[in-house]
Amino acid sequence: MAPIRGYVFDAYGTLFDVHSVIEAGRAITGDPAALSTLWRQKQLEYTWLRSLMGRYEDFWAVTEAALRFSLRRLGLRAGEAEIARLMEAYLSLACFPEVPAALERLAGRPLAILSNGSPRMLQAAVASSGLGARLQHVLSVDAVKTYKPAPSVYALGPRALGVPADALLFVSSNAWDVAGAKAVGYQVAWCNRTGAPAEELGVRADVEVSRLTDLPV
Ligand code: LAC
Repeated sequence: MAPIRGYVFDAYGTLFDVHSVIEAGRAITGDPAALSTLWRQKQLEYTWLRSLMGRYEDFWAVTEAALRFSLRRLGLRAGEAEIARLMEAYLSLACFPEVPAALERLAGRPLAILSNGSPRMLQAAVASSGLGARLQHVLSVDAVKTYKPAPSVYALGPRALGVPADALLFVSSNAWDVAGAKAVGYQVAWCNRTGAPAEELGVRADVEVSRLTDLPV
């Protein structure tokens, strides 16, 4: 691999553990994991569909729409207060336990988040997980009003850090996000915590790790 001059991290599922979103679902269903899985799948699907349609709405709106669909699809009853509580789980996420040590290990080079999250959602998660002091940039797709894996989103990283994509390591736990970043020339690490198969999208990560403390330096 070429020398790495900066790191660009995906947010949800990579730095931030969305487990608390599953916990919040316990109040309305005996199978919160099923709700959480469908909610996440629809959330991503809506980002891709809205990007193709040219009808951007921010990630907060997309996430709420995906939740409302998922509740109906699963036949679950939830009032407005319960929906608000589920949404608020996104504003108080914890990071995965190894994240502070992993970022500490990389300190000295610029570290950034590049995420679908809206600026408000990302600021809240950075604050609640205590990562603010370790990150130099928090970049949201909201700046270009479309979603990953649009090339214009990934271009935000090199622009903000002043480093070309091939000298940056993009880090994501989402295999499709790995493919999107690789397709536009980043060096890419896939944090594969669950032993998932790689996507068949014609590009592969340069390196695969199971924890962020194993990233190449
Ligand atoms: C993000 C989603 C893809 O943070 O996890 O951009």
